[in-house]
Amino acid sequence: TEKRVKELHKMKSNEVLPNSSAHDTARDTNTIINSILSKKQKGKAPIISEVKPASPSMKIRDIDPSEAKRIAMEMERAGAAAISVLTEPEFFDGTIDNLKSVRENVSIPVLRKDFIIDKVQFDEVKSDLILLIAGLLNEKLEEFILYARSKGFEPLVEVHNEEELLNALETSAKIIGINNRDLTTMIIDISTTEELIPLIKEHDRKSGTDHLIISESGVHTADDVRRMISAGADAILIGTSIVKNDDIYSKTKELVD
Ligand code: IGP
Repeated sequence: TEKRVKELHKMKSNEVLPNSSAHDTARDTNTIINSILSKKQKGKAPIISEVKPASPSMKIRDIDPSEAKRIAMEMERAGAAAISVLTEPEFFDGTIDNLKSVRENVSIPVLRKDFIIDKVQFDEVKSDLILLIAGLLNEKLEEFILYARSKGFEPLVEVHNEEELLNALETSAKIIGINNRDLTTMIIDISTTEELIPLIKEHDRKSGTDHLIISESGVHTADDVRRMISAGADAILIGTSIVKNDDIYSKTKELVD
């Protein structure tokens, strides 16, 4: 794990922009990557558990800031590696206040999930990681990655297909999320992760880089989690199947263990 963290830090992006110590050093990039990779060492599955009130097709759970705090603390206690919080209001019923409430009450890294398309959004609320969607930003991706880092956010660059992945691999992104859901058709297929990871591994082998890989969406069971890990995912991002449960702690724990 230590070697992996060092390798991730040798990457070119770091030479351009070292992680600023002026920011929250307790949750700097090194700590974030470590928090995720160290779960595996302990024989646990690295799960990023998502505070997700709704998806475009359905309501999942009423989540106000106090409920967000409550469920995020249960996720952390059950061993989640990080927490993702939806702040997108229109399709996911997310709020900035949910994110604030979660980040004040957990010590693991917090990811902001939103459609970031404007730099002013970086000033809305602090998080440790921020989602940047390759298919939304296209040729502006690297500019947004560097800007995010300059503001103290480590970007998680999300891709869904080969074209978006190749774009992401051209950038200084260190963390790549493979979304198993096609955002245009809403269809989920977790074999997307299995198809795209070999392309990342091949790229890393050729260029001496090492990306942290996160599989996102449509993972429901411990079997699904194992399948994504054997495909090479370093962490799995899970929303619906955790949040829809009455007992958040037990469901998270079942997937982590
Ligand atoms: C979680 P699921 O299927 O476990 O609820 O998925 C997460 O991957 C999903 O919410 C998501 C998302 C996004 C939401 C992935 N990428 C981009 C909003 C924007």
